[in-house]
Amino acid sequence: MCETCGCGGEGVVVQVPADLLQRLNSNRFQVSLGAPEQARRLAVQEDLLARNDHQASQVRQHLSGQGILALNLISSPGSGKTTLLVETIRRLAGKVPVAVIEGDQQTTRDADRIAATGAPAVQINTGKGCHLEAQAIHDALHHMPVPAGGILFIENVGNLVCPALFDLGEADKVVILSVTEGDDKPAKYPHIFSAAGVMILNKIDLLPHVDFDVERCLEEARRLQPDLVILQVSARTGQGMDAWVQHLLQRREALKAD
Ligand SMILES: Nc1nc2c(ncn2[C@@H]2O[C@H](COP(=O)(O)OP(=O)(O)O)[C@@H](O)[C@H]2O)c(=O)[nH]1
Ligand SMILES: [Mg+2]
Repeated sequence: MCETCGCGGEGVVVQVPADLLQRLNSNRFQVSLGAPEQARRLAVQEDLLARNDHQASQVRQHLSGQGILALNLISSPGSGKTTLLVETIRRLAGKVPVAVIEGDQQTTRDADRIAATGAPAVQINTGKGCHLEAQAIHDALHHMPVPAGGILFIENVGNLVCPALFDLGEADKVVILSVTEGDDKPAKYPHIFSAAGVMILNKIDLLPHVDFDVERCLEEARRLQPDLVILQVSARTGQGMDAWVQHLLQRREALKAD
């Protein structure tokens, strides 16, 4: 259970395969959450989400008012978010001003990687927290104003679960899945794939070395979100990067026209 956002409360179902159930000593396998405690947790969680939504709508108003395209990048740790950002910034250099907010539990390593490209970056360390919240984005923007008409990338804490719940004021959530993680992830973590506007399938250079059924994976993702824009990319070799950059430029133009 995540103590920070209370995401383990309502709707948790414990499924035990029949053969395991037979072998289990039922005295040692009990999952219980008393009703008053459950109600208290739900109230705290609703309050937290309502406050976050309010803050996020202010951030969105501020950013879209200046024609800034804000994207919230969400994935498991290691899918290649920072590598993708470094390569994206290199390709956008001289075309669009870019700024990055980096979220991690500890260290400034990702912000340092971004800063090495010359783009402004701030790091938010969440400590025990498993996701970024809109208040932190608001505070970060005070430290790092983004030029009007620019692109703000927010690299969320590596986690496919909790970040799906928290609006950061972005125009789109971008979910990144790498082929080394398995093709079943959309089916297993449907909330983030349903909430995302874009899915990047990264590390496609590794496809010959892993068992990953691209068609099955993308079909399951599309079933969750029929309008999902899906891009297959290798941040390492550069394959698919032009289409991604093109998508960013078109999305930014569309935002300006709104
Ligand atoms: N083969 C391959 N490796 C990649 C690719 N993108 C990132 N990586 C590697 O994946 C690892 C994690 O990348 P990183 O950008 O730190 O992931 P993050 O935790 O999502 O930010 C690093 O060793 C990268 O070099 C890719 O397209 N292909
Ligand atoms: Mg990273």
